[in-house]
Amino acid sequence: MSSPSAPDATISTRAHYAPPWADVSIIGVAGSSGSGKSTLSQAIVRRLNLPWVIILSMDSFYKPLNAEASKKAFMNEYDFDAPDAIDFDILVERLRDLKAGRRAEIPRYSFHKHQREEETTNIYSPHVLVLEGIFALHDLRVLNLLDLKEEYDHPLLASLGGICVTDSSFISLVLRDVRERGRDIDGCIKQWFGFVKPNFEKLMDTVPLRRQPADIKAEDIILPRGIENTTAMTMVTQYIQLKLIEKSKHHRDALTLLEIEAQKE
Ligand code: UZR
Ligand code: MG
Repeated sequence: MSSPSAPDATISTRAHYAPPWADVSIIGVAGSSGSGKSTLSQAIVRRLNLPWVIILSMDSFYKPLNAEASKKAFMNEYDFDAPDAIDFDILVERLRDLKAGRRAEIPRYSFHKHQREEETTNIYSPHVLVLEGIFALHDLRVLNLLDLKEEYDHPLLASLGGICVTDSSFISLVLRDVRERGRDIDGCIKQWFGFVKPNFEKLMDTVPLRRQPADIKAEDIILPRGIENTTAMTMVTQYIQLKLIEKSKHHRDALTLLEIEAQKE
């Protein structure tokens, strides 16, 4: 907002100053369900060892289900692995809020109830945000907000162009869903073969990044064999650190220029 009286030169120059929290760096981590996106994201946060790095899971952005869809979900007949299941509009809005340094209200999701909770969580714009989800690299509006994208390939997989769905993802998924998400093994098997696996295979051919010209890729890095691949993990975190150092150098240089100009006035 501009002041009604003549602005002070220093203040008007300072008004160009964008605080660091208004320029959150967003890293996208995509991969199939059970491929280890959350584990990888946690490993990135640990290794970065920086203040104010948060993980935003796209699980928070599943759309609310109506009664009919909810019934299907409890019968393992609802497709949670299609982009339609995700509320991209809200996700984009919230990411834009965070990019602008505003507080963002994030929905909470219950896997036990297959439903969005009444309560929400408020988060504040961090320095680095890791966005992880099956469709983290799907929506062009989201892609435009990302600083770095990664695709995640689970350990022990035979590689199919960088990403594939395999039995080992399946085992991780069953263990997690039964232990943490109130599911039974039969349901997991039904959902895996009904939706998770076929959708992921389809996704690999149809996500926007694959439709773009071959020289434009949404992912900067494909991480084969996941966090067990310590060499790749080290390279990834070093790369992220380098990007962050570059970014803060640009930021500092811009500030120095402003200060020089302010001194001239
Ligand atoms: P991640 N899922 C459910 O089973 N119920 C819900 O209400 C919402 C999601 C599962 C779904 C999907 N499949 O593949 C997975 N199964 O959660 C995504 N099986 O979670 O990306 O954390 O793996
Ligand atoms: Mg997850």
